[in-house]
Amino acid sequence: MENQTALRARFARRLSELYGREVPAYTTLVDVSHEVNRRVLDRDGTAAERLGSIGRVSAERHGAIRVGTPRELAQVTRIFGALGMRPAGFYDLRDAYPQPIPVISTAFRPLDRDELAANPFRVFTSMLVPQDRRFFTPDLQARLTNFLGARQLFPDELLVLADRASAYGGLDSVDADRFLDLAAASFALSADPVDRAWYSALERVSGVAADIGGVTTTHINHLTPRVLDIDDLYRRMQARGIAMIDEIQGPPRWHGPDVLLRQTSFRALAEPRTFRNPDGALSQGELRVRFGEVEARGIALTPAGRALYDDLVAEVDKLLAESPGTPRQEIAARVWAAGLPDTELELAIRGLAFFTYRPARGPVPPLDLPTLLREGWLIPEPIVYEDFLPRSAAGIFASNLGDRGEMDASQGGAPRDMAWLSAAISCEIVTPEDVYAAQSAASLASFRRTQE
Ligand code: OOG
Ligand code: NI
Repeated sequence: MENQTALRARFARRLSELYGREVPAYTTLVDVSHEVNRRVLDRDGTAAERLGSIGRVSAERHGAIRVGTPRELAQVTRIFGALGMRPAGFYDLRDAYPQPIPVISTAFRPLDRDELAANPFRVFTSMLVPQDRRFFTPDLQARLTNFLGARQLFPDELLVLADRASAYGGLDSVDADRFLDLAAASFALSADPVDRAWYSALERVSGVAADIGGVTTTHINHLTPRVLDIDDLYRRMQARGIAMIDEIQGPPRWHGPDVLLRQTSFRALAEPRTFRNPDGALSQGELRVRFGEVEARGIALTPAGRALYDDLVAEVDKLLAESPGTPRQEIAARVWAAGLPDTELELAIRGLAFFTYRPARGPVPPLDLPTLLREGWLIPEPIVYEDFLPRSAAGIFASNLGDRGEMDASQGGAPRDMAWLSAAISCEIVTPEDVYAAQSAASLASFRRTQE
């Protein structure tokens, strides 16, 4: 019997091998990430592993996929559920800056700390919203609904095996192999011809709409390794002649603790695809939709910390608008130095970031948490941010789209929220901050019990 944790680790490796064969630049990115991680480990020793063991970080990947309907997303929920991955967080990218994208998203990932430590594989999963009139006319919506309703992304056998894995907590080795073969094949780039006229009609609205609704299959859009020094990685990729996007998304480089998530990517590469032309003839062409991304993870912020983060980002935007030409990184480092505590301890005392706590010495007196921290009774250990940032996600999407597409902002926008999406896929989507808060509270409870 292979349990769900083992299946997840194998699935992540399978996808990584698949994507490396399909997109060789991804392999370069993984190689450079490993080089950078080794250097940081040599330079910083155990401090390099403060936010995750080198074993975890080296194996760590997130993927991104895009689907068309709640029915498809519900099937994805079953497949990832078999791997112990649950939907966490809700991201609405339809009013995103710098460019609206006609999708809503969630991320499938393990929730427990032990499961994350064993293998943290996660997949950012987006779903098209054809009902949104700002992007799609009634006619285009109807054509999309027909097209999406007629396709089957995942074979029934895969879904049956997925449900079996969830019901029994794993699969025997024959079923496990079959499940992984079928699952990986569902995310491979298909050789099926692309209907050129239909793809182009959707591309006029958005390249993402075409990538989702213009083809009969789905595929990995990107697979992202984790790196311990993303600034170093960015320079090394550029030195190898790989064109990176202009900026690292998320928090700036600064002297304080890493928080949340920093990401960067390289431009999508042209891949050969077969097209069916309006006259029925097949021809060769290419599409640019799949790219490489890399990320560095930091400490999860509490809602108060997140509000402060959002204020700092707004402040950086404002100062940048006032002095165009100054590099964003320069302004951001200054704003952060002034606005955010620069030690883990101070972040913990002010309740801005999530930590677990352990007693430093002997029995702990019954004092409030900030006092216990200030007086050194408790030692905070950071909880890593395991989720995504909507603005960075929008930046990553946008950096890989050609033109903006047509949009009519005066139209109604089909309201969607986390509750709507949970109902649509018949599965509870958790709020990431609730998960971190519960982990933090559990560490305090366990230690308080031992004091009594
Ligand atoms: C997803 C883009 C967002 C991230 O890491 O923020 C994302 C996509 O391109 O499908 O992957
Ligand atoms: Ni990504």
